[in-house]
Formats: sequence, structure tokens, C-alpha cells
Amino acid sequence: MTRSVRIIGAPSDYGANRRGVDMGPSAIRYAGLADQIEATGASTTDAGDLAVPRAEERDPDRERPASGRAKFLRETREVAEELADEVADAIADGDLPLALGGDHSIAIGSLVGSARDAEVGAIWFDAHGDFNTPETSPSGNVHGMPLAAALGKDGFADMEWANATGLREENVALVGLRSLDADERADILESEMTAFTMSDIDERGLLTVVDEAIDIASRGVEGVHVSLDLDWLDPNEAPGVGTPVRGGVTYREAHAALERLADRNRADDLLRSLELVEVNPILDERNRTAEMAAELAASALGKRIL
Ligand code: HAR
Ligand code: MN
Ligand code: MN
Ligand code: MN
Repeated sequence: MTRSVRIIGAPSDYGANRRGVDMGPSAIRYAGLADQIEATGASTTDAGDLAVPRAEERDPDRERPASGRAKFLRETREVAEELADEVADAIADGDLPLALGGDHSIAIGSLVGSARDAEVGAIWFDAHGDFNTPETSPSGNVHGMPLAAALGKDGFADMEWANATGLREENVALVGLRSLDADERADILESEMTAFTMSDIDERGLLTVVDEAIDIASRGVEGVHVSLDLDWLDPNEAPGVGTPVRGGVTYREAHAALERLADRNRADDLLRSLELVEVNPILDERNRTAEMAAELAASALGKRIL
């Protein structure tokens, strides 16, 4: 079981079109994150926020990939390298790193850090596939690309800073998909990742799908990175996200999924790193999405009512 959690803020919005996710770490902390986690019996330390320059001061195209488009690649790299070191440090010190986004591009850093000296798997709770490359992305926004980057796909193959060495496609499970771009969809089908759509959840039941995702991510590895994009939830419940897609899981389903993860972690000690991303306080209603993020982290870390 997780005893000590190290909170690491990554207030970056370089990967997204909509400003505001850079306030995510403050909003999630303000929502009572540390208290929520401590109620599970774990202790917390807060490493503060990474220093992230403001996007207005930067040129999105200053560093270009060899082909295609990925905006703010240089800045994304700065954040990823810093976060990777923080995450790897926390793990080396015996803590569970909990990264707070920021948009989902910060996952490049979380994955690189988590998979630096070990084979790891990943569970990706998200409406989106996040498997675009600079070539396939319709937007050039890197928050739609972190899995492709970490897995060293196509245009990312020569960007060593973005490649999570200990992560293999076979150990990646996406859960809750309902919005994919055409080429991204084809690439996911062709990959060795396992992708569960909302329809799979409808047909098979959420907990069956989550159990299978945990099996896939934890098979033959040292630990699992869990990435929770708040747009996984239905926008009626979690309105404070930049790219909402209707038809997501409910508040209760989200808790059930993360409580199952906590149960499996209690038995097998599989959780290696965790992140909460895409909370956008500007678009939120009275901080409820940030509150949900904090509550869901507590469920993942073993909060129980009885
Ligand atoms: N697939 C779209 C793109 O690549 C949208 C990405 C959505 N963003 C996220 N990631 N919130 O899950 O531009
Ligand atoms: Mn240290
Ligand atoms: Mn995402
Ligand atoms: Mn998403």
C-alpha cells in the first residue's frame, strides 16, 4: 500500500489550445487534495510547482519537429525533463509521485520518469486516445500526443527526451475512449496497446474493463503509471476541462474504477505513479472538477467509507 505521496505541480498549458489548465495544480490543492489523501492513511509532501514560463512569452513554432506540427515543443520538453526528474526522484526515495497538470502533455514527463529505471505499464483514463504524432495531429497540440511520444512512435522516435524507455505498448491500456482522429484511430488499432471505448464499458461493465486494464498494464512489469484525464468523466459532472466530450463515465463510476484500482494495489502493490490532468479552473463551476480530481486521487489511494 502507498504510505507517502509526493505532490508535484506541473502548471503547463503548452500542450493545449485553451488557456487555464496552468491553474490546475492550485485548484486541485485548494480543493483539499492533501487532506483527502491523508484521510486514506498516507502521508503527503508537496514538492511545489515546476517553474513553467508563460505561453504568451513564447513562440509556438520556435522548435519544429522534422515534419508535421507540434506546438511549443521546446517548452514541452523543458517541462517534461523537469517533471521526469522529479518523478524518478520521488520513486527512488520510496514515495508515490502524484503529478498535477497542466494539460496532458505533462504525461510525457511522468512516463519518462516512471519508466526510467524499470519496466512499467500505463492505464490511461481518457475520452481521447492521445496517440497523435506531429504528422497525424489535426491541431498540433501536444496534449493529443503524449502516448505516441512516450512510446517513441514515428516523428517522436528520434526525440530521446520524450521516450519512456521502460514502457511497451503491450502494457498500455486506454479506458473510456469516445473521440479519436481518423489517423490516430488507425494507429491505435495497429498498435499493441489495448483500447477500451465507452461502448466496451456499456457492454461489459466498467469494473470488468478496469480489471482487464489493470491486468494488461501490470503484466510482467515493476509497476503501473495511472493517468487520469478529467475529461474521462462526462462533462455534466466534470465541466472544467478544455476538450469535453459527452458520453463519459459518471462520478460514481469514476470512483468505482479507482476504488477497484486501490483494491488491486492493496493486494499487489502495483501503483508506481499517478497523475491528474486537464483540470481547467476558468471553465469549471465552483471548482467542482478540481474537487473531483482530489476525491478521485483519494479513492485511487485507498480511501474507504467503512
Ligand atoms: N485528438 C485531438 C487532438 O489531437 C484532441 C486532443 C484532446 N485533448 C486532450 N487529451 N484533452 O486527452 O488535437
Ligand atoms: Mn530526493
Ligand atoms: Mn488526455
Ligand atoms: Mn482527454
